[in-house]
Amino acid sequence: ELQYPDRLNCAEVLLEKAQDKQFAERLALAGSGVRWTYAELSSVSARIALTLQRTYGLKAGQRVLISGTNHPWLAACLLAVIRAGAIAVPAMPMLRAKELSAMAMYARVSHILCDEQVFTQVAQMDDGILKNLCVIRFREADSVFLQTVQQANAAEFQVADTARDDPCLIAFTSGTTGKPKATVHFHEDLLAICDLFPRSVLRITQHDVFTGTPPLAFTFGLGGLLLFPLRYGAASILLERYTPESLLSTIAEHQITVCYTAPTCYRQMLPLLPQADLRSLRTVVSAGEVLPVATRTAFESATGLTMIDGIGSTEMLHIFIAAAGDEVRAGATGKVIPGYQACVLDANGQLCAPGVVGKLAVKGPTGCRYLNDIRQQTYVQNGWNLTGDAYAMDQDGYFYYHGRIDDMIVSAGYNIAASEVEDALLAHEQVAECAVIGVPDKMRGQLVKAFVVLRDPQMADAAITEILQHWVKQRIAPYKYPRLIEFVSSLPRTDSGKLQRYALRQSGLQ
Ligand code: 3SK
Repeated sequence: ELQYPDRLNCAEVLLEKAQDKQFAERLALAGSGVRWTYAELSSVSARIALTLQRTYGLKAGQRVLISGTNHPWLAACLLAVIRAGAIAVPAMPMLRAKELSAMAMYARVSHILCDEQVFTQVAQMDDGILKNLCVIRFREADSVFLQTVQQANAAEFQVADTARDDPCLIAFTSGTTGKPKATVHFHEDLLAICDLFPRSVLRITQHDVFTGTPPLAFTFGLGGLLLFPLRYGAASILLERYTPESLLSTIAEHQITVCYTAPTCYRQMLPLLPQADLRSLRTVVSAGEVLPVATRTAFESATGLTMIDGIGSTEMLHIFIAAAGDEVRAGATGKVIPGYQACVLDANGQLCAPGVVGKLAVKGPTGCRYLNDIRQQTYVQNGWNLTGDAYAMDQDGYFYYHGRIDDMIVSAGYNIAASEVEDALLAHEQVAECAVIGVPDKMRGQLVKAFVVLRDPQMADAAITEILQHWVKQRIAPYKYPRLIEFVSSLPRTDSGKLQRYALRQSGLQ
């Protein structure tokens, strides 16, 4: 049972190490030429908080849209807003003016804190919206903001007196369905995620050094690259931009012990692994999308590491099913993380027998609170969060992914999980990426269609289509093979790297 005091400010708690002699001078965050110890990070964020309050009129309870590439200043702004008792509304740095306007209106923000790149979009937001907002560029050289922060006295900052169930974060989902939603999380929720997955599965220590690709605006990155390291006195190296090559060189240069990224990036790293120096790594975490068996097998045999796969969601805030080390079981995502409960339900809301595919339901210290959204009623039923994932659980409590419930294809009366066909295709050496959907068909109801990115695009012809169809039929029940294959140069993805199947469905219907 996790228990936190009634009066609680999670950012203040996360910066407690700055007061501890053992940690104050240890590295907390680095990136893009900046290196801050715990004491420095705490001081910068206190001075930002003071500046926001005194110069920009920020009050407790107000909502602040924060956006920029992963950088220590972005992290310090997030912590500062929460320490001041306001609510952080992180936004992906790639968003356009129209999307930022929609978020600002929906979350009713009073301030925008952005870096220079995001500012070019903020400047193009609707005048009617902008006129009611206080916009601050937190990395503008020689700005009033930066000068005021430099001159502020951190000792004058007093943390806001917030309650454990006061909101501190409004996280937007990444929009795989095309309709983003916003989820509200409390101070105690941000601490709870630090005290669950990192403790029981990742087993963080103060000696860990983290890096990875998920943006801090995605709760996978916010937890993994900022909240978890701070809670345990570890260090985090933030990357503004990355390629598979630069990620690997960061690992070698900074003696990284844990890397977070999504399956796509692990696949992109595969050809580079023989030359990479990964001696410092103790594990890597894959989330954001299902980890195909072929990707896990190839990465693990090239590195000798055991990957940690996990499923999380913005609604639950972070990972709730995962496995590490000897606990990993082939083909399974893992077991429910101690502190959460998970089960698989049938269409009537009854428990499925072991091995039977149904709807994943999760309950625990964190959960979904959509901001003013009718979809709350479908997501949370009888206290269970229905994540929209199709899973089967075995006798030993291992969960096996069978795709998103909306991604089930029904063809000639057969239920086919898109993810199973994708796994089979990805095991072929010519397939770099793929996505499978059902397209309407008069005879069969739906046909299985695969969109495939080939390693060598020149090979795209009828012969490789037949080879891939035959390959799939050899690996899974033949009725699941993709009757249609379209070769594409890339797949549509959200800013957090998730596949946008709805975009493929739209193109598949044309
Ligand atoms: O959306 C996800 O897949 C996810 C994974 C891990 C942690 C957090 C999130 C939102």
